[in-house]
Amino acid sequence: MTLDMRRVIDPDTYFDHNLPPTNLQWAHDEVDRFVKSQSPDQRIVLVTSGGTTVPLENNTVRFVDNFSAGTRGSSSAEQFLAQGYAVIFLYREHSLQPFNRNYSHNTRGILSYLERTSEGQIRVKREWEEKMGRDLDLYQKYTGSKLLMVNFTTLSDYLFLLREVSLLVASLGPRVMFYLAAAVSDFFIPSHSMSEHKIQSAGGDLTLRMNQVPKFLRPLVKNWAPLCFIVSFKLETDPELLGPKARHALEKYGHQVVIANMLDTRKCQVWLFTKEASDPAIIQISKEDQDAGRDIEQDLVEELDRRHQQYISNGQQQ
Ligand code: 9Z3
Repeated sequence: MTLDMRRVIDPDTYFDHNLPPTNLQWAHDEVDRFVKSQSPDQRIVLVTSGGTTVPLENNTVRFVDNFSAGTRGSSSAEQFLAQGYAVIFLYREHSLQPFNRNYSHNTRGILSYLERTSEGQIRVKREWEEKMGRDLDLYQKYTGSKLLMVNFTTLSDYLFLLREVSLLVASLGPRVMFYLAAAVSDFFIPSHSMSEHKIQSAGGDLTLRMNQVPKFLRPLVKNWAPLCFIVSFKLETDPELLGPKARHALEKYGHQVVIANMLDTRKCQVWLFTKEASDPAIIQISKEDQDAGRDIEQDLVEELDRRHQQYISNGQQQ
């Protein structure tokens, strides 16, 4: 299979040529309700998490996936809640979710946390009781009132939902943060160019022509939510590219923060780029702290919280 990735599509025309997800209206109504139920000074964050898929057929049997387990997004969502934010969690279906993440995706499987008592009842094993109890309490405390979950699968789902949520929260201005941790495909096949049915193997090798995904950060920053505090992520595997690409994104889109991370060190080191500072701030966490159960997202979110508060008070002074 070879990939040919050349043609560029305008962000505005993307939505005319691709189908919206089936949960778009539901998401619209839920986000609207969620936002209206918050107090007037409540800070809100949209956390995006997990990877988008790009289907190869309209009746999809095969798709190209983007790397992301959803650790960054789900751990950050927990941290934002702890910092007092209301969180809209836009996540890839079946990727990690806040509070559930510690039990759902490990090699053990959910049943390994449970046992049957001599009376025949099912209960959580003693060694997990305390931690699971804490996560359950937090999950129940926040869900619905301070945590709203909306799921996507494909790139197209993600982009429609991102635009919808952006337009709904935009009027709240600086007190809304966008934390765009989802891993979003750079290439796709438009619906009208895709094979309708399963691509057949009888013809031998497969050559795919994929279009470049329009750069949605531009309309997001300029038109959809121009007053909000926007944090994007830059993922690279070549260390030489990371800094220049992060800085380029900041200059090109003019938003507030780019968080740069390398694939293999993303859990222990990130660089925070802003327009104001010539050098990035480094946030890192030691192996010992990680082993003790601390996530880098704790420090990252605390730092962003500080910067967001500053952004809000700067806006109020103007
Ligand atoms: C990230 O860089 C995230 O930190 C990770 C998190 C996907 C690496 P995990 O979910 O991984 O904890 O397993 N997200 C953004 C990736 C991305 O698609 N960025 C685009 C780019 O690099 C810009 S929006 O061009």
